[in-house]
This record gives sequence, C-alpha cells and structure tokens, in this order.
Amino acid sequence: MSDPVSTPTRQDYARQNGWDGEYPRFKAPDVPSYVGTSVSFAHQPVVTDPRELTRIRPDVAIVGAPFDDAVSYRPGARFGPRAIRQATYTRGDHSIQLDIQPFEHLTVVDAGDADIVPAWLERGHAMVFRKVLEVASSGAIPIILGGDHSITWPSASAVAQVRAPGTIGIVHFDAHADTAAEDWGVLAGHGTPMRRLIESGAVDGRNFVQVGLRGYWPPMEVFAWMQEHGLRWHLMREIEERGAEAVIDDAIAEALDGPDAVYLSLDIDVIDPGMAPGTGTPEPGGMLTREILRAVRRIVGRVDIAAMDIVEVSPPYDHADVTAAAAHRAALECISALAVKKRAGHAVRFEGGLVAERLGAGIG
Ligand SMILES: [Mn+2]
Repeated sequence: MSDPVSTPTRQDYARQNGWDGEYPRFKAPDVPSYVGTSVSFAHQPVVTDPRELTRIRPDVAIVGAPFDDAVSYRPGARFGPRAIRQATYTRGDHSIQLDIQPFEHLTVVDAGDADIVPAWLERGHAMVFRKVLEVASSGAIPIILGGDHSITWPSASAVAQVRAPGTIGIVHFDAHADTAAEDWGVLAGHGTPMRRLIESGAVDGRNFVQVGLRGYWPPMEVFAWMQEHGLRWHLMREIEERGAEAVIDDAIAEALDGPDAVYLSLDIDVIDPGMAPGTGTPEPGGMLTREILRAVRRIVGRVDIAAMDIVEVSPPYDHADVTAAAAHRAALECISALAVKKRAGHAVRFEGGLVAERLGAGIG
C-alpha cells in the first residue's frame, strides 16, 4: 500500500515519454517565420549603421517608415512596417514565377525603421528623409515600407538628392493622385506629397506616371494643375477598357521617356478594397492583387529602379493579413526581379552621384 504523503520519487519524463531522442536544432535565420523575438524582412540581417551599410555594400535595403500623422481619414499605417515584415510563411528563398533564388544573387539587408515619434509631423518627415538618405548614400536600392503616403515626399527627395534632382521619375500606383496643394491647410498631408516633389524640383512633372486613379478625389483644379505640369495618368477606367497589361506597357514606355531611373511608389489602395481592405482611404473598384504583382515584376524588369515605397497599409483595418501580405509580396517581387537583372549581368546598386562622392572622399 502506498503512502499518499510520501516523498515523490524522481522521474525522468524525457526518457519515459520518448523526448530524449536526437532532434535537429534550428537557429535564426532558419527558424519558421512565426518563431523568434524580432522580425526582419525575409529574415535578412539587420544593419542600421550607415557606415556598416557602406562597408557591406548591399544591393537592396529595407527601410521602415512607421508614420501616420498625416492621414486624412482612417489612421493605423504606423503599424504597417511591422505587419508587412511579418506577413509571410516563408523566407522568400525561391520565386517560382521568376524562377530565381533572389537571396543567392542579391545582398539584401533590413536597415530598420526611421526614428519616428508620434504627433510630430515635421520631425517624422525629417527622420524619414535622413534614414532614406543614409541608405541610398550607401548605393543600396531602398525599399521603404510605410507609413502613410506623405512619407514619399521626404523619401523620394532623399533619393533625388543622392542621384541628382530631376534625374528620377516616379511611377505611382494609387487610387488618388496625391497632388493636392494642401490638405485642410496642411502642406505635408498624405494628399500632397507628389505636388511637393514637383514644386521643389526633386522630380519633374513630366517624369510622373500615375496608374489606377478613380473615385471622387482630387477636384478638377488639381487635375488642371497636373496637366499644366506635364504629369501623365491612367484612370482605372482605362484599365477596365484596355486591360492592365496594355496600360502597364504604356506606363513603362512613359517612365522610360526622360528620367535616368524610376522611383516606384505603390499606394496599396490602388488594389480593390475587397482584396486590400487594410488601408486608410479605401476606394472601391480597384486593381487585382495579381495585376499589381505582375506590374511590379514587369516594371522592375524593364526600367532602372532607384527605389520603391509601399505605403498606406493600415493593419487595424486589415482582415486575415491580406493587405499586409500583398504589400510584402510586392516588395519580394521587386527584389526577385532585381535578382533576375543581376544574374543577367546588370548592376543593381547605384554607384554615381553622392555615393561616388562619399566613396571618393574616403567616407566609405
Ligand atoms: Mn496615396
């Protein structure tokens, strides 16, 4: 008869239950995407120090811009960079559609986030500018994860400063033109960045191509201003009538007509809100996610890319991470298409402009 209060005997549950077997062990970056305390884009190394970036010479550097103080409607895009980084179940090692292992060919790093604090619009833009300037000055192609669309003003300004003002064009996917003079008197709202870029001379209006515009904003006088400044745009109606393929081909031809390289700006609200509901100003009747991913592959494959941003992902309004996943794949399609180019012998990094100056001065 056993005594219920006797001292328990020592047990070896590992042995008893078969948990003492030999198992393989995994460490970052080989763990599954949901394991670990920190998330970098595609489990690539985190390199935030600009001197390190110059030393490592990455082809591509991811930058987070967790900023949404300039929105006009639903907030939440400040949570975009983190949601986009983690919206994947693989590391993205093999692009099946482009038949390439992008990270075998490209050095990609996650340069971390711009130093953002809440409720300080001007400081936020200054920090986005500085962060993108640091990354672009290393010669890497920045892929900026927003954030509301106002960050394109400082971000594209930084890229234009590194390369030389007027040398980049912008291919801009969006439901909205974002060329307003002001949002309720605010010059730096998310409805105004494209006008600021053109007014400041960073980007020539003739080097602007917009795709996917629809809905009820901006007003007529803004389109009149766009016409005066030589912008080209393709309404959603044109995609409905001619198909995305034909319209994207025209956009590529227009993007090649002038600038040395293209800054690709993808407002996720260009995609139909049925497929990308997690955004601040949803406009029904948009493009398909697959049309956008194909457009990114084609544009990056055929045009020299200076940078890309992916903005207006607002996770609080998302469902089942579909919007964040679309944004994540857009970045990965850009990286994969760049890898295809590099494999074919084309340079991906930028070595001219400020980069050459820095290296020439021995800063690198
Ligand atoms: Mn926009």
